[in-house]
Amino acid sequence: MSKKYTVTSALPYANGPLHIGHIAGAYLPADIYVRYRKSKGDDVLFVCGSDEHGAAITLRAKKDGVSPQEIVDKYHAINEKAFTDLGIDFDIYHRTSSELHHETASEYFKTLEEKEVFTQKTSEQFFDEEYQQFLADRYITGECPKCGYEHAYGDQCEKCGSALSPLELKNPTSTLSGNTPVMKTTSHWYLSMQKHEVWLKEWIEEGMLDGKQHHDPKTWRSQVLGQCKSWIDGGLQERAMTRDLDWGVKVPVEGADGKVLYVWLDAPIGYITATKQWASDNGKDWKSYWQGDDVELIHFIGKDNIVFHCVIFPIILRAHGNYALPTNVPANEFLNLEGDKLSTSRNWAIWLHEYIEDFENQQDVLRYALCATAPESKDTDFTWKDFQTRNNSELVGILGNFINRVVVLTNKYWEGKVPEQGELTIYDQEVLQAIKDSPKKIGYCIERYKFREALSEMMSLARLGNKYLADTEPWKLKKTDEVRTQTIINIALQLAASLSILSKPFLPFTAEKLTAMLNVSESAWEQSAEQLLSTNHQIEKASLLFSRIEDEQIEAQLARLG
Ligand code: B3M
Ligand code: ZN
Repeated sequence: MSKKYTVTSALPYANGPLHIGHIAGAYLPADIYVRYRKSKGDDVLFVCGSDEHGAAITLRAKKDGVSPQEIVDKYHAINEKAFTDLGIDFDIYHRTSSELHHETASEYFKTLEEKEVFTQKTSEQFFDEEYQQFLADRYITGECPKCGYEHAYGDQCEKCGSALSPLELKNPTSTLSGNTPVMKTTSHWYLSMQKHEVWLKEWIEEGMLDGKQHHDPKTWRSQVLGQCKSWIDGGLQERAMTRDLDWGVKVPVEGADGKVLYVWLDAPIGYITATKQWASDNGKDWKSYWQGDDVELIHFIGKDNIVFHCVIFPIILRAHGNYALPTNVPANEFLNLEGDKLSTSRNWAIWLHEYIEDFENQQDVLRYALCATAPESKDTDFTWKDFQTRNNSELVGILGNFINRVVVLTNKYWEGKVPEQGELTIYDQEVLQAIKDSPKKIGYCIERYKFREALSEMMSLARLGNKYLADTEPWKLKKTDEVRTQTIINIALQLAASLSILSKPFLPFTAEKLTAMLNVSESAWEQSAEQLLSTNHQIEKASLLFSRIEDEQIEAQLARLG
């Protein structure tokens, strides 16, 4: 059987719109990876969807005075559209509130329960007497024991970043009633993670599983390995896999009324549900994307999701049996904005749907800027000024300029017909060699999840094309040396044709325009190494791929922040 690539992007909570931090973290890199794999002809499936359970949703619903279902319906639609508009091309964008998902997660839980993966235990937890409800961690606020911040949440202090448990908070308050909660006994299903420590450690640190090499840990990002190691070395503990909440996947066991699956148990199973739905819509076998030795499972996420995808979900997959474990989890660090952390509450963000409105048909500019500054190994900063410079000097100045020149000249001198190639100089040969080498070089970077480097390799080829024309000046040469001029334009056109393939993972809208302009049919990745255009092939008239972004546009965006 041939290898299958199952690629997932973190399921965004359907409790608000998406901003550029989300995109840079988990969606754009995945989309680039998938587009590249598809262009190579690999069997790859790209799944995502809305995470519609958990306190993130119920809290938002309460704030807005509507039902959780209304919240998730609203944001599921908004986010799905925003992804489509930006060209994030999932094979399916599913939802965890769907019936199929409830069934899938429920079955999954039952299997784990039958295999005695959980232990049921009672403990005392905070309870709001007025609301007659146990309080999820997020529903409790109080004073942070580490830094004294007065509005820390039961699971985390947003001021100092410490992970907390609600019992550690001083002066705990229920966010429902504002009262001091009382302690009450409740029972839950716990996953004893410590039981899985031995294989997990070997798998993370050496990439070994059941005595076989599962993956090469050197291909994992160091910050991902670092976080996992510090979790494992800190000692794994048991973690409750159920919650007292009325919104979520019901615990499918008798006597578990009022209990639902922990959102971090149900959400990753959402990847499986999405696969099932896609498979049934497309006449495929979902299992072949999740089970078997030839599955490459790759999770694209932000760094705050690392332990869930590298520790908890793998434990759950393996405990269930028959499932492939991830071969890589290329988590990104955070993207800041104008030197400050992105923040929804302070409106310190660039919202995707607003960008799409303000910068019509300029989706690729955002894709370009976000990929070029992607936080692959450390937090990075997005600034509007940098965005403008990248557009004006790189996309307009290099890529756009090169394409425009060569297409205009071909139309001007030879009525849009590709001229003949004559004798080659060393310079010509160097350019042809660069065309030959590029798909391998760029592919090498993408396969190692180095998307910034891959983008920069692609731009190097465009830069070379631009320089080649500037150096050889075919528009001047035309008067004195027709044969030489034809050769130069032929080569420049070959380079442009290669770029129509190589730019596609990064700049899909531009690649499509370029493909149409050169009147070529879509080709596979490796073909970009070849000279794709035959003599006399007819191309179309030039149209602009990019346009300048003016200072006023940038100032207007800056004024809107905060
Ligand atoms: N819903 C995203 C977040 O933490 C979370 C990801 C789930 S992936 C299974 O913001
Ligand atoms: Zn704190």
